[in-house]
Amino acid sequence: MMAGGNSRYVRYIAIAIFTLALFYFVSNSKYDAVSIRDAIPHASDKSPPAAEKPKPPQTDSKITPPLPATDKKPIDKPADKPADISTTKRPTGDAKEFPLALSPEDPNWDNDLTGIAPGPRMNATFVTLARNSDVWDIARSIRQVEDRFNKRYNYDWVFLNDKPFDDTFKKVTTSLVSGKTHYGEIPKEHWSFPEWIDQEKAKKVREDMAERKIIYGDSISYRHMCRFESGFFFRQPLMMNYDYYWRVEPSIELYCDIHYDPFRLMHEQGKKYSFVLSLYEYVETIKTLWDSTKKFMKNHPEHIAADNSMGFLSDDGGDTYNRCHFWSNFEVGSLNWLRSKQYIDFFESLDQDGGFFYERWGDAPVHSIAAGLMLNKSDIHFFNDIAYWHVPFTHCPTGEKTRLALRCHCNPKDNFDWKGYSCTSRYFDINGMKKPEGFENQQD
Ligand SMILES: Nc1nc2c(ncn2[C@@H]2O[C@H](COP(=O)(O)OP(=O)(O)OP(=O)(O)O)[C@@H](O)[C@H]2O)c(=O)[nH]1
Ligand SMILES: [Mg+2]
Repeated sequence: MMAGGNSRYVRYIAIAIFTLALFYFVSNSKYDAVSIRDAIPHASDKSPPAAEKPKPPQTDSKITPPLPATDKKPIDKPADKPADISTTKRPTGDAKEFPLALSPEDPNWDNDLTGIAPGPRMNATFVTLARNSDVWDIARSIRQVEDRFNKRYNYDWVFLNDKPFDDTFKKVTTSLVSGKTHYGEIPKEHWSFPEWIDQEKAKKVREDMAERKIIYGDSISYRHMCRFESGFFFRQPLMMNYDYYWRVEPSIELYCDIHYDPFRLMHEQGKKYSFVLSLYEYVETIKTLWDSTKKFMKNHPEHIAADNSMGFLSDDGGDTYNRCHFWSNFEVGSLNWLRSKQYIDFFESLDQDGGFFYERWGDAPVHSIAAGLMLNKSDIHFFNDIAYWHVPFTHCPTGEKTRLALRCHCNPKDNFDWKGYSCTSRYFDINGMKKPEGFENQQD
């Protein structure tokens, strides 16, 4: 009896162990299924999963200053040659086989967000201008971009600095980026006063702005930064290898999953510039920017687009600037457009006028005026579905359905789009776009 009972228990235990083992196998094979799917090369996906991707050796390109400091017209040379770097070669899969799916209603909508994203990759990179001391703030930004998007796309990341990057900066950022990382030092000519600038006059301006407590008004480096972002980042040798860029600053947040490749949207829809936030510029910093712009428009009527966005920039047909601009700490854009003769002519004309130093012209109004006047309306894109924060403004997608589908964690009340100091409403109006449902409730 005892023996029979014991053998029954043994049988029960054996069955229990077998059942547990079965469970273990089934639940693990779920993960296997994911990795097996990842491991099967899609027609268009030759990349190994991100975790297994070998890290390239860091390319610490020293950039040969391409421009003599005394050159009056600093940029009328052919664009810089690309640096000799290997960019991450992407699956060149058929766009037809993996069509872009931009909304949850689309039958191809990528809901799972697992594994390396199938489909083609663009010739594109993230780009960040930063100091070594920005390392932990940019680390936060990179982590957000990777978690919400790039871990499945593995785009490269170019870092630029007016000083050499130190080892900590390179180690930390390379460990966080799933694509290749490249580090470039900006040549002096792109980060200094052009020789036609009157130093005394520029100094007086800084002292005056300091007294009037204008933000960054007394800063020389901030002015170099704005001039660099306006006229030089897109033609650093490391950037010459790419067609599209996505600018990322330290300490930003991304609040929603990104379910498709924004670079691909730009390419397939022929977009050249994009934004998530727009607002009015601080007037003290750009007093004569519009005068310079008008001079440029007069000298180069051939550069002005037929279907431009003057209505976004001016309320009186171009007489005065209403100070609306796209916020440039977030940008996804075409590098070829920035490298075009039109854009370079515009930048050079502004640079000659000296307002980067005699005032404190920002790269945001400079890019925005260029895009507003020299691109057609249809070339500019508003990414409603990229939720974003850079102190102190938030873009949180309007519409609960969108926010839930994208697994957003932003508070819709913080959305800046429809508030009084945003210019996004004006952008919708001049483009004849219907504002998203629920916008009326977010106006204050
Ligand atoms: N290498 C380098 N990068 C800089 C310098 N000043 C600013 N940057 C970078 O340029 C970008 C813009 O500078 P920020 O200080 O963020 O300017 P901002 O966004 O107008 O102001 P914040 O509200 O302080 O963010 C950031 O990516 C900075 O890391 C500098 O002197 N050297
Ligand atoms: Mg910033």
